[in-house]
Amino acid sequence: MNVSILGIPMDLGAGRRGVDMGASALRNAHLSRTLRELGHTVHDLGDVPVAIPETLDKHIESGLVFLDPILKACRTTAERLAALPDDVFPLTLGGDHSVSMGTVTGNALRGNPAGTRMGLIWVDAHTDYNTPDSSPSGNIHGMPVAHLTGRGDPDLMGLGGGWSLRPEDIVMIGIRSVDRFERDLLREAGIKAYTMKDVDQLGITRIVEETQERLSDTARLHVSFDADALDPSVAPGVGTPVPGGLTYREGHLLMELLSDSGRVTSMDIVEVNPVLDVRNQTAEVMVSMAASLLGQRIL
Ligand code: B3U
Ligand code: MN
Ligand code: MN
Repeated sequence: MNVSILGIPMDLGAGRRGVDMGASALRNAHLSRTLRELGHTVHDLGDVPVAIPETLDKHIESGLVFLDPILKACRTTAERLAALPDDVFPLTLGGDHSVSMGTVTGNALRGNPAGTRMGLIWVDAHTDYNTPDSSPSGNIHGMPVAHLTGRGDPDLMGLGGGWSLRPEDIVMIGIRSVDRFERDLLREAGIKAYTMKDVDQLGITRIVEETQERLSDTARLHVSFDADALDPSVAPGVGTPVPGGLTYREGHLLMELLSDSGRVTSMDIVEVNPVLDVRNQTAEVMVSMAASLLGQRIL
């Protein structure tokens, strides 16, 4: 496969600094080499330009922190991805999770300016379904899924032109932290979310079977993997760690089974924060997750 790597060194959407260095940490953990060893052709397209907070006034616009520079970086990200050839597998590196408004949109618009019907598998401790009104923090990394489904700020919602994601085409896995008003919005939208209780009870195998069934009508599948979905003992380098996450093997099994499906066409790795990490452990684990999704097997 042709894999194109694109970094988005963004920390404007998060409450803590340092996640802008995530893309660099993932490259440092031998991402390209690992994927080449699996037989892929890998092109690193470099980074999308993103403003750094020191050059900006921190202002909150109708409940959104750093709206304008985030919007700009997401727009550039979406344009870069939409312009790639159809047979490329884009692997995008955050940055905080606000970047996924750009990545998901760009991947849906690739080869089709009107937008392709896309399934989204959101692997995360959080549901990231806040709107500017429901958000307790104003941090945009807690809001990308709401905006992708056409809720929230008009500019962020409008990234895809007329395209938006259908709530029934979203499956979330690993969930264990949802805000009060965010819960109501999720229920209202009818988004399928597998909490850690579901992971314990059903297991990853059954969850992947149900996910495939649910998303069988979509033309493409995008996996957005927030490092905080994993247990903090496995992935300590994240800004908002929540206990009780996916084990190392649950993470890998999830990636291996999605890989077996042969349906995944793009992936994000987000929220790796090297400032909070232990010897780049989180970046290394996330590189191994990408390798599992892209075909690495034990035997
Ligand atoms: N739900 C909280 C916290 C949060 C969301 N995503 C992350 N943290 N990484 C919020 O601010 O919306
Ligand atoms: Mn997230
Ligand atoms: Mn998260």
